[in-house]
Amino acid sequence: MYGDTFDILDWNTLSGMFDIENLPSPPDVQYWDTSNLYVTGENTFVVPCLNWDMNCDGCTNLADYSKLALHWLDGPCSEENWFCDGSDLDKSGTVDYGDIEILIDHWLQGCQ
Ligand SMILES: [Ca+2]
Ligand SMILES: [Ca+2]
Repeated sequence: MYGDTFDILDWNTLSGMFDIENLPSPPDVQYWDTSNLYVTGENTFVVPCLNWDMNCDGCTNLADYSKLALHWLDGPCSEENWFCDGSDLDKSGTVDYGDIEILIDHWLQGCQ
């Protein structure tokens, strides 16, 4: 699940490395972050923050809608204001129906 970290190794003295790291392939854009495997012995399951997942929790739901509603009809949205704090999903310059459509198209995506 999103952000889960698995502590798979513990050691007193670390030497050597695995020849092969064989992890289950996650779907879509998700991936395993193995950068801490030889530091803390942990692998983390990562889901990149997609632009319609405005609070980056891996799920498109009411929390994201609330953020969009907070900025409803705000504009002009641009790179200078991070497209109205990420609420102008289609980068049209205004937080409007086009952004709601994107949110609806991805509604409950990633939610368990
Ligand atoms: Ca979210
Ligand atoms: Ca827009």
